[in-house]
Amino acid sequence: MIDDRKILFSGMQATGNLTIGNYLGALKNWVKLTDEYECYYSVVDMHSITVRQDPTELRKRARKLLTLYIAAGIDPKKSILYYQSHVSAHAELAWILNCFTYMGELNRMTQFKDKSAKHADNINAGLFTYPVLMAADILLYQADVVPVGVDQMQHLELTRDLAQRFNSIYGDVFTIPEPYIGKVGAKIMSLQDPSKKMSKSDENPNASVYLMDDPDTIMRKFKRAVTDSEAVIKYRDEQPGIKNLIDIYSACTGLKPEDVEKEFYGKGYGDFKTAVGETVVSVLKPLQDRMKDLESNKDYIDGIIKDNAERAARTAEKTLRKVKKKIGYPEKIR
Ligand code: ATP
Ligand code: LTN
Repeated sequence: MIDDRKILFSGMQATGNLTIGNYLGALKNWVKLTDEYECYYSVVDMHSITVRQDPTELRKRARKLLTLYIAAGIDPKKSILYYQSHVSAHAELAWILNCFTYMGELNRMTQFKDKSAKHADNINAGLFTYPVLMAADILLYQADVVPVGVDQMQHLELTRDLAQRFNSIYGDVFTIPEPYIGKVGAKIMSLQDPSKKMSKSDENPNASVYLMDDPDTIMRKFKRAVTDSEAVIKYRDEQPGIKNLIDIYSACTGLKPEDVEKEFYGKGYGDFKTAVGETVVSVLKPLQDRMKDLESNKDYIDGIIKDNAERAARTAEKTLRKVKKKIGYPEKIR
Protein backbone atom coordinates (compact mmCIF):
# COMPACT_ATOMS: atom_id res chain seq x y z
CA MET A 1 0.00 0.00 0.00
CA ILE A 2 1.38 3.40 -0.91
CA ASP A 3 1.24 5.90 1.92
CA ASP A 4 0.97 9.34 0.38
CA ARG A 5 0.46 11.20 3.65
CA LYS A 6 2.92 13.98 4.38
CA ILE A 7 5.34 13.37 7.22
CA LEU A 8 5.03 14.92 10.65
CA PHE A 9 7.47 14.75 13.54
CA SER A 10 7.07 15.85 17.13
CA GLY A 11 8.31 14.89 20.55
CA MET A 12 7.83 15.48 24.23
CA GLN A 13 10.16 15.15 27.16
CA ALA A 14 9.37 12.76 29.95
CA THR A 15 10.28 15.24 32.65
CA GLY A 16 7.54 15.68 35.24
CA ASN A 17 3.92 14.64 35.07
CA LEU A 18 1.94 15.90 32.12
CA THR A 19 -0.58 18.68 32.77
CA ILE A 20 -3.85 19.58 31.06
CA GLY A 21 -1.73 22.27 29.34
CA ASN A 22 0.32 19.59 27.59
CA TYR A 23 -2.83 17.68 26.76
CA LEU A 24 -5.10 20.49 25.52
CA GLY A 25 -2.23 22.41 23.89
CA ALA A 26 -0.36 19.53 22.27
CA LEU A 27 -1.32 15.88 22.73
CA LYS A 28 -5.01 16.28 21.89
CA ASN A 29 -4.07 17.96 18.60
CA TRP A 30 -1.47 15.31 17.84
CA VAL A 31 -4.26 12.74 17.79
CA LYS A 32 -6.25 14.76 15.25
CA LEU A 33 -3.27 14.97 12.89
CA THR A 34 -2.76 11.23 12.57
CA ASP A 35 -5.20 10.76 9.66
CA GLU A 36 -3.75 13.46 7.50
CA TYR A 37 -0.07 12.86 8.26
CA GLU A 38 2.27 9.96 8.74
CA CYS A 39 3.22 10.85 12.30
CA TYR A 40 6.38 10.12 14.24
CA TYR A 41 5.86 10.91 17.91
CA SER A 42 8.93 10.40 20.01
CA VAL A 43 9.56 10.32 23.73
CA VAL A 44 12.72 12.40 23.60
CA ASP A 45 14.63 10.79 26.44
CA MET A 46 18.00 11.83 25.01
CA HIS A 47 16.99 15.46 25.42
CA SER A 48 15.95 14.79 29.02
CA ILE A 49 19.46 14.02 30.20
CA THR A 50 20.62 17.57 29.44
CA VAL A 51 19.25 18.14 32.94
CA ARG A 52 20.30 15.69 35.68
CA GLN A 53 17.74 12.88 36.07
CA ASP A 54 17.12 10.09 38.51
CA PRO A 55 17.60 6.96 36.33
CA THR A 56 14.72 4.91 37.80
CA GLU A 57 12.39 7.87 37.61
CA LEU A 58 13.36 8.70 34.00
CA ARG A 59 12.73 5.13 32.86
CA LYS A 60 9.36 5.07 34.60
CA ARG A 61 8.26 8.42 33.22
CA ALA A 62 9.39 7.63 29.70
CA ARG A 63 7.23 4.51 29.68
CA LYS A 64 4.31 6.41 31.17
CA LEU A 65 4.57 9.07 28.48
CA LEU A 66 4.67 6.54 25.65
CA THR A 67 1.66 4.77 27.16
CA LEU A 68 -0.11 8.11 27.48
CA TYR A 69 0.35 8.79 23.75
CA ILE A 70 -1.65 5.61 23.13
CA ALA A 71 -4.21 6.33 25.88
CA ALA A 72 -4.81 9.76 24.33
CA GLY A 73 -5.87 8.01 21.13
CA ILE A 74 -2.80 7.75 18.91
CA ASP A 75 -2.97 4.41 17.12
CA PRO A 76 0.49 2.79 17.18
CA LYS A 77 -0.24 1.01 13.91
CA LYS A 78 -1.12 4.18 12.06
CA SER A 79 1.58 6.33 13.67
CA ILE A 80 5.03 5.59 15.04
CA LEU A 81 5.56 6.00 18.77
CA TYR A 82 9.03 5.34 20.08
CA TYR A 83 11.85 6.27 22.45
CA GLN A 84 14.45 8.50 20.84
CA SER A 85 17.23 6.55 22.60
CA HIS A 86 16.14 3.33 20.84
CA VAL A 87 17.10 4.72 17.43
CA SER A 88 20.84 5.36 17.45
CA ALA A 89 20.64 7.35 14.20
CA HIS A 90 19.55 10.36 16.30
CA ALA A 91 22.88 10.50 18.10
CA GLU A 92 24.84 9.89 14.91
CA LEU A 93 23.14 12.58 12.86
CA ALA A 94 23.29 15.01 15.78
CA TRP A 95 27.09 14.66 15.82
CA ILE A 96 27.32 15.31 12.10
CA LEU A 97 25.01 18.33 12.31
CA ASN A 98 27.07 19.67 15.23
CA CYS A 99 29.87 20.06 12.74
CA PHE A 100 27.65 22.27 10.58
CA THR A 101 26.35 24.47 13.41
CA TYR A 102 28.06 27.67 14.50
CA MET A 103 28.64 28.55 18.13
CA GLY A 104 27.10 31.94 17.43
CA GLU A 105 23.85 30.31 16.35
CA LEU A 106 23.58 28.26 19.51
CA ASN A 107 24.57 31.23 21.66
CA ARG A 108 21.46 33.03 20.49
CA MET A 109 19.02 30.32 21.64
CA THR A 110 16.81 31.74 24.37
CA GLN A 111 15.95 28.33 25.82
CA PHE A 112 19.66 27.72 26.43
CA LYS A 113 19.92 31.03 28.24
CA ASP A 114 16.83 30.29 30.35
CA LYS A 115 17.87 26.75 31.19
CA SER A 116 21.43 27.69 32.05
CA ALA A 117 20.13 30.32 34.44
CA LYS A 118 17.87 27.70 36.02
CA HIS A 119 20.57 25.01 36.22
CA ALA A 120 23.62 27.16 36.87
CA ASP A 121 25.47 24.24 38.49
CA ASN A 122 25.19 22.07 35.39
CA ILE A 123 25.62 24.07 32.19
CA ASN A 124 26.74 21.13 30.10
CA ALA A 125 27.60 20.91 26.40
CA GLY A 126 24.48 18.81 25.78
CA LEU A 127 22.29 21.64 26.97
CA PHE A 128 24.11 23.92 24.52
CA THR A 129 23.70 21.58 21.54
CA TYR A 130 20.15 20.54 22.49
CA PRO A 131 18.71 22.26 19.38
CA VAL A 132 21.07 20.29 17.11
CA LEU A 133 19.72 17.00 18.46
CA MET A 134 16.24 18.36 17.85
CA ALA A 135 17.22 19.17 14.25
CA ALA A 136 18.48 15.61 13.84
CA ASP A 137 15.15 14.26 15.13
CA ILE A 138 13.22 16.19 12.54
CA LEU A 139 15.54 15.80 9.55
CA LEU A 140 16.07 12.05 9.93
CA TYR A 141 12.43 11.44 9.04
CA GLN A 142 12.31 14.04 6.25
CA ALA A 143 9.44 15.67 8.15
CA ASP A 144 7.29 18.14 6.21
CA VAL A 145 5.66 19.60 9.29
CA VAL A 146 6.47 19.92 12.97
CA PRO A 147 3.80 20.93 15.49
CA VAL A 148 5.51 22.95 18.19
CA GLY A 149 4.68 25.63 20.69
CA VAL A 150 6.00 29.16 20.11
CA ASP A 151 8.78 28.49 22.60
CA GLN A 152 10.27 25.96 20.15
CA MET A 153 10.04 28.12 17.02
CA GLN A 154 13.63 29.33 17.34
CA HIS A 155 14.82 25.71 17.35
CA LEU A 156 12.75 24.96 14.29
CA GLU A 157 14.24 27.96 12.49
CA LEU A 158 17.70 26.63 13.27
CA THR A 159 16.66 23.21 11.92
CA ARG A 160 15.60 24.83 8.66
CA ASP A 161 18.86 26.77 8.43
CA LEU A 162 20.92 23.63 9.02
CA ALA A 163 18.96 21.67 6.43
CA GLN A 164 19.38 24.43 3.88
CA ARG A 165 23.09 24.77 4.64
CA PHE A 166 23.61 21.03 4.24
CA ASN A 167 21.55 20.86 1.06
CA SER A 168 23.40 23.78 -0.50
CA ILE A 169 26.71 21.94 -0.05
CA TYR A 170 25.64 18.37 -0.86
CA GLY A 171 22.46 18.57 -2.90
CA ASP A 172 18.92 17.76 -1.86
CA VAL A 173 19.34 15.53 1.16
CA PHE A 174 16.88 16.96 3.68
CA THR A 175 13.26 18.09 3.42
CA ILE A 176 12.89 21.63 4.80
CA PRO A 177 10.32 21.34 7.61
CA GLU A 178 7.52 23.83 8.19
CA PRO A 179 6.14 24.68 11.62
CA TYR A 180 2.58 23.59 12.30
CA ILE A 181 0.89 26.02 14.65
CA GLY A 182 -2.54 24.77 15.69
CA LYS A 183 -5.57 26.99 15.00
CA VAL A 184 -6.74 27.52 18.53
CA GLY A 185 -3.35 27.51 20.16
CA ALA A 186 -4.90 26.75 23.54
CA LYS A 187 -2.16 28.07 25.76
CA ILE A 188 -3.23 27.12 29.26
CA MET A 189 -1.97 29.32 32.08
CA SER A 190 -1.10 28.51 35.69
CA LEU A 191 -4.11 28.36 38.02
CA GLN A 192 -2.15 30.23 40.67
CA ASP A 193 -0.53 32.87 38.46
CA PRO A 194 -2.39 33.36 35.17
CA SER A 195 0.46 35.42 33.73
CA LYS A 196 2.63 32.27 33.62
CA LYS A 197 1.98 29.20 31.48
CA MET A 198 0.89 26.02 33.20
CA SER A 199 4.00 23.89 33.30
CA LYS A 200 4.78 20.38 34.43
CA SER A 201 7.85 21.59 36.28
CA ASP A 202 6.00 24.18 38.40
CA GLU A 203 6.89 23.80 42.06
CA ASN A 204 3.41 24.70 43.28
CA PRO A 205 1.16 21.63 42.79
CA ASN A 206 -1.96 23.83 42.88
CA ALA A 207 -0.77 25.72 39.80
CA SER A 208 -1.20 22.74 37.47
CA VAL A 209 -3.84 20.08 36.93
CA TYR A 210 -2.09 16.81 36.15
CA LEU A 211 -3.61 14.30 33.77
CA MET A 212 -3.65 11.64 36.47
CA ASP A 213 -5.15 13.83 39.23
CA ASP A 214 -8.25 12.30 40.87
CA PRO A 215 -11.61 14.11 40.64
CA ASP A 216 -11.44 15.56 44.19
CA THR A 217 -8.00 17.02 43.57
CA ILE A 218 -9.10 18.51 40.25
CA MET A 219 -12.19 20.12 41.81
CA ARG A 220 -10.13 21.51 44.69
CA LYS A 221 -7.52 23.02 42.34
CA PHE A 222 -10.18 24.77 40.28
CA LYS A 223 -11.93 26.08 43.39
CA ARG A 224 -8.65 27.59 44.51
CA ALA A 225 -7.82 29.06 41.09
CA VAL A 226 -6.79 32.70 41.26
CA THR A 227 -9.37 35.05 39.70
CA ASP A 228 -10.30 38.70 40.38
CA SER A 229 -12.96 40.81 42.02
CA GLU A 230 -14.81 41.90 38.87
CA ALA A 231 -17.52 39.28 39.43
CA VAL A 232 -18.35 38.95 35.71
CA ILE A 233 -17.44 36.07 33.43
CA LYS A 234 -15.88 37.91 30.50
CA TYR A 235 -13.21 36.81 28.07
CA ARG A 236 -10.73 39.68 28.24
CA ASP A 237 -7.11 40.39 29.09
CA GLU A 238 -8.03 42.46 32.16
CA GLN A 239 -9.31 39.23 33.77
CA PRO A 240 -6.49 36.74 33.03
CA GLY A 241 -7.67 34.14 35.58
CA ILE A 242 -11.22 34.01 34.22
CA LYS A 243 -9.91 34.15 30.64
CA ASN A 244 -7.80 31.09 31.36
CA LEU A 245 -10.75 29.20 32.85
CA ILE A 246 -12.80 30.06 29.76
CA ASP A 247 -9.96 28.80 27.56
CA ILE A 248 -9.86 25.52 29.46
CA TYR A 249 -13.63 25.13 29.25
CA SER A 250 -13.56 25.98 25.52
CA ALA A 251 -10.77 23.53 24.79
CA CYS A 252 -12.68 20.77 26.60
CA THR A 253 -16.12 21.43 25.13
CA GLY A 254 -15.31 22.87 21.71
CA LEU A 255 -17.41 25.96 22.51
CA LYS A 256 -16.23 29.40 21.44
CA PRO A 257 -15.23 31.77 24.29
CA GLU A 258 -18.20 34.06 23.52
CA ASP A 259 -20.59 31.10 23.86
CA VAL A 260 -19.04 30.28 27.22
CA GLU A 261 -19.62 33.89 28.30
CA LYS A 262 -23.28 33.51 27.29
CA GLU A 263 -23.70 30.17 29.03
CA PHE A 264 -22.47 31.65 32.31
CA TYR A 265 -23.96 35.10 32.00
CA GLY A 266 -25.05 36.34 35.44
CA LYS A 267 -23.51 33.33 37.23
CA GLY A 268 -20.95 33.59 40.01
CA TYR A 269 -17.31 32.50 39.92
CA GLY A 270 -18.05 29.60 42.28
CA ASP A 271 -20.53 28.04 39.87
CA PHE A 272 -18.25 28.62 36.93
CA LYS A 273 -15.24 27.04 38.63
CA THR A 274 -17.34 24.00 39.52
CA ALA A 275 -18.48 23.66 35.91
CA VAL A 276 -14.92 23.93 34.58
CA GLY A 277 -13.72 21.38 37.15
CA GLU A 278 -16.48 18.92 36.27
CA THR A 279 -15.79 19.25 32.56
CA VAL A 280 -12.10 18.60 33.05
CA VAL A 281 -12.88 15.58 35.23
CA SER A 282 -15.12 14.16 32.51
CA VAL A 283 -12.53 14.75 29.79
CA LEU A 284 -9.79 13.09 31.82
CA LYS A 285 -11.82 10.12 33.04
CA PRO A 286 -11.67 8.05 29.80
CA LEU A 287 -7.99 8.91 29.41
CA GLN A 288 -7.26 7.73 32.96
CA ASP A 289 -9.28 4.54 32.45
CA ARG A 290 -7.44 3.68 29.24
CA MET A 291 -4.15 4.44 30.94
CA LYS A 292 -4.93 1.94 33.71
CA ASP A 293 -5.91 -0.69 31.17
CA LEU A 294 -2.80 -0.21 29.09
CA GLU A 295 -0.50 -0.19 32.10
CA SER A 296 -1.79 -3.59 33.13
CA ASN A 297 -1.05 -4.93 29.66
CA LYS A 298 2.74 -5.09 29.78
CA ASP A 299 3.23 -7.39 26.80
CA TYR A 300 1.14 -5.22 24.53
CA ILE A 301 3.14 -2.08 25.38
CA ASP A 302 6.45 -3.97 25.11
CA GLY A 303 5.43 -5.15 21.66
CA ILE A 304 4.73 -1.60 20.53
CA ILE A 305 8.01 -0.33 21.94
CA LYS A 306 9.95 -2.95 20.01
CA ASP A 307 8.01 -2.84 16.77
CA ASN A 308 7.69 0.93 16.50
CA ALA A 309 11.38 1.54 17.23
CA GLU A 310 12.23 -0.84 14.41
CA ARG A 311 9.93 1.00 12.04
CA ALA A 312 11.41 4.35 13.06
CA ALA A 313 14.96 3.04 12.70
CA ARG A 314 14.31 1.83 9.15
CA THR A 315 13.34 5.32 7.99
CA ALA A 316 16.04 7.05 10.01
CA GLU A 317 18.79 4.74 8.75
CA LYS A 318 17.89 5.51 5.17
CA THR A 319 18.51 9.23 5.67
CA LEU A 320 21.62 8.60 7.74
CA ARG A 321 23.16 6.35 5.07
CA LYS A 322 22.67 9.08 2.50
CA VAL A 323 24.23 11.70 4.77
CA LYS A 324 27.25 9.54 5.57
CA LYS A 325 27.90 8.94 1.92
CA LYS A 326 27.61 12.62 1.08
CA ILE A 327 30.06 13.77 3.73
CA GLY A 328 32.67 11.16 2.81
CA TYR A 329 32.62 8.59 5.59
CA PRO A 330 34.31 5.44 4.21
CA GLU A 331 31.88 2.71 3.25
CA LYS A 332 31.58 -0.38 5.43
CA ILE A 333 33.03 -3.59 4.01
CA ARG A 334 30.39 -6.35 4.15
P1 ATP B 1 8.56 21.94 31.42
O1 ATP B 1 7.81 22.51 32.58
O2 ATP B 1 9.31 20.66 31.75
O3 ATP B 1 9.35 22.93 30.64
P2 ATP B 1 6.18 22.05 29.85
O4 ATP B 1 4.99 21.60 30.63
O5 ATP B 1 6.37 23.49 29.67
O6 ATP B 1 7.47 21.39 30.43
P3 ATP B 1 7.11 20.98 27.31
O7 ATP B 1 7.74 19.64 27.54
O8 ATP B 1 8.01 22.15 27.08
O9 ATP B 1 6.05 21.31 28.47
O10 ATP B 1 6.11 20.89 26.09
C1 ATP B 1 5.43 19.74 25.67
C2 ATP B 1 4.35 20.20 24.71
O11 ATP B 1 3.25 20.76 25.44
C3 ATP B 1 4.77 21.29 23.72
O12 ATP B 1 4.21 21.01 22.46
C4 ATP B 1 4.21 22.57 24.31
O13 ATP B 1 3.93 23.52 23.31
C5 ATP B 1 2.93 22.07 24.98
N1 ATP B 1 2.59 22.87 26.16
C6 ATP B 1 3.30 22.94 27.31
N2 ATP B 1 2.70 23.72 28.22
C7 ATP B 1 1.57 24.18 27.63
C8 ATP B 1 0.50 25.04 28.07
N3 ATP B 1 0.49 25.58 29.26
N4 ATP B 1 -0.53 25.28 27.22
C9 ATP B 1 -0.51 24.73 25.99
N5 ATP B 1 0.45 23.92 25.52
C10 ATP B 1 1.48 23.63 26.32
N1 LTN C 1 12.30 20.51 22.54
C1 LTN C 1 10.92 20.08 22.48
C2 LTN C 1 10.79 18.58 22.38
C3 LTN C 1 11.38 18.07 21.12
C4 LTN C 1 10.81 18.22 19.82
C5 LTN C 1 11.72 17.58 18.92
C6 LTN C 1 9.65 18.84 19.36
C7 LTN C 1 12.55 17.37 20.96
N2 LTN C 1 12.74 17.08 19.64
C8 LTN C 1 11.46 17.58 17.55
C9 LTN C 1 9.43 18.80 17.98
C10 LTN C 1 10.32 18.19 17.10
C11 LTN C 1 10.19 20.57 23.74
O1 LTN C 1 10.83 20.75 24.75
N3 LTN C 1 8.89 20.77 23.67
